[in-house]
Amino acid sequence: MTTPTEPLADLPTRARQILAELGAADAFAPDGDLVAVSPVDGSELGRLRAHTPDDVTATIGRAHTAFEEWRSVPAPVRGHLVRELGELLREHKELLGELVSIEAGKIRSEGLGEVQEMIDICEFAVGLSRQLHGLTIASERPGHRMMEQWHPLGVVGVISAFNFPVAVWSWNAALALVAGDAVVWKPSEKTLLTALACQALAAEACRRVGAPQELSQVVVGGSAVGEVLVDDPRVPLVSATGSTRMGKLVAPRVAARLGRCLLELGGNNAAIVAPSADLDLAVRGIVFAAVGTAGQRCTSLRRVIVHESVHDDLVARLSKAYGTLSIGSPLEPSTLVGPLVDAAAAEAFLGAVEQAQADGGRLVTGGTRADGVSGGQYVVPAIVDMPAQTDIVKQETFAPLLYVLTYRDLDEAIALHNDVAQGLSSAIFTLDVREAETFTSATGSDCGIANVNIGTSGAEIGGAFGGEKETGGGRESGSDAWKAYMRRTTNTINYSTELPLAQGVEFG
Ligand code: UN1
Repeated sequence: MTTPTEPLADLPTRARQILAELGAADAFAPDGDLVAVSPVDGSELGRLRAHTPDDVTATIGRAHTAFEEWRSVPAPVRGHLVRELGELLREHKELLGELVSIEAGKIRSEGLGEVQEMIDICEFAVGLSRQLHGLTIASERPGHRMMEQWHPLGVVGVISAFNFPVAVWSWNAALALVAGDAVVWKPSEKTLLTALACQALAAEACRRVGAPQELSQVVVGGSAVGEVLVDDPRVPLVSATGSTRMGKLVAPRVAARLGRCLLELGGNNAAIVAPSADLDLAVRGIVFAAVGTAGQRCTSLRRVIVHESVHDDLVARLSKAYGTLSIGSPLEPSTLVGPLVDAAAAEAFLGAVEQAQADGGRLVTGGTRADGVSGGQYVVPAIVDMPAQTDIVKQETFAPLLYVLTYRDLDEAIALHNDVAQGLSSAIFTLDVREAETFTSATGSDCGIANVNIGTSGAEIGGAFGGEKETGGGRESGSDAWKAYMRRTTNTINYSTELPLAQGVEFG
């Protein structure tokens, strides 16, 4: 089940080589207070110096100056910057993907996939740069025309998590830059190097097209750094991805200054497996969604709600599939399950497995530590068959832990499905069109993403991404998510010689 420990390449040296090739050779400060660690083997990749609150305030000031210049550049010309960024990402996909694997512990294919997601959003944003359309609206007054325009908003603060250390920034940055905004990014303290690599590429793209250098900046550090971004009135939009706990700290502070928040927080994503489901397909979809990225996606599948008639068959098939998973170094081509990000994540996984059993759950498979690479936190993905949706099932445990619940009729399944605080992603496996349509209807899944015969994770960038309830309500990435990064003006233009008032009001 686990792959034997292979001697690893010297990860700190490799990380340094990659950073140098990406133009971020000066990332490290030997006496820095932040430590970049690889979850692959726990090795220290290097030290960095945290920004002070004053540094962050100055950075926001510089970003604001860059914004004031950038907002007058025509949107299609702003698109050139993002096209250049996309080109640089394409050129350096292998290197950046490898750095994601080293610093976030993703298997190689998923590290590369994340960079591909960045390239995709850049392409999307370039197209968008010619389509930031407003409406023309019929005026009720003769000789008048109404229209709306979308204008740049200002400095966008981006707070991102370790698990998608580069793609989430790019969803925000690509849209913000074509929208005419500047970006100040506070990455997770667990993934600083990938952030500095992205920043180097963004700076190079700015140089190549002659855009203001300070349109894209990174600030590193802990909550003191994030707080400055959250509180500064020159940051009209704070886009924050991470835990619900973090969102509940950020949102009231931004609201207190009447700023805008775009939140993408925790998920507790479920898939319903109906009697008609194609079980081969369902098993493949479930295993990728539950185990991919070692269960550390906000879209990871955490609950399966299966009809009683197919329960035993599905659980047996899942158990068999889990038995074939190779666990180990994410840099080994054959590995499917890499490490958890740190020791706390492994403890949370083991604790949840224990609690689920204390709640009457039956451990079907996994749930222990795995050999993996010494120094890393490797676990065996777990399935727990639950008698009921107990408190532990309602919590998001950021690890490869899948709960199985049983249902008799679809209403009951949907009620169980929606009876959690989070509302990000969801799926149904069924060949019955009535069930599929009911699940995606207004009375079905209450999530921002509701899929049919696809797992919960791995969304394409073309759709709006985000969810409801404690997931925070924000939408990033595709569709019309760009509107959050701009301000709308409604213009009424009178081309007549009269001054009729709306609503038939007479005045004088
Ligand atoms: C996240 O885990 O924060 O849909 C983002 C997915 C990816 C993005 C996940 N495209 O799984």
